[in-house]
Amino acid sequence: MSSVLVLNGPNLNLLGQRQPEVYGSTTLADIEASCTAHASKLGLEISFVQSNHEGALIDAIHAAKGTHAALVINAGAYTHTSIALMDAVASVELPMVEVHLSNIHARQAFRHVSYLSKVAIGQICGFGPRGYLMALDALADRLVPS
Ligand code: CA2
Repeated sequence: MSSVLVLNGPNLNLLGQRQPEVYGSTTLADIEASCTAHASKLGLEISFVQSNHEGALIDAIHAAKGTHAALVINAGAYTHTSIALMDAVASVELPMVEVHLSNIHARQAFRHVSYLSKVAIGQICGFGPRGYLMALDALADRLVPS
């Protein structure tokens, strides 16, 4: 069975606990539980990593090579700054879907730039936690034999 690694970046561990008016009341644990249930229905294995540290995220991407068939990444604010994360994704040559809870294109100008989108097969933003499930659907179309 194909395995997908879902990576979440800085501050996403605070989901549901702070600023619910911006990011909603769903916690990261809630998102991981709904991803696990959805992946099971799709016939995918799934693992999760959250880190507030850029190097730890890069290490997790490197470790995914040979272990996972695809990546789902919400890199938080590193999306808009990290050439290193972009290079890490490019280096492992795994299909990656970029997810954001909010519509980054409707927010401040500095959020309109995504280095990760340059190495993503696609970007899903603005649909809240459902975006993670949409990313799994997109990957299942590629990874799960029909
Ligand atoms: O919309 C998204 O998913 C973002 O990746 C979230 C990032 C933001 O920097 C990106 O521009 C868009 C921020 C995540 C911070 O999450 C928090 C959750 C609760 C309280 C404070 C921050």
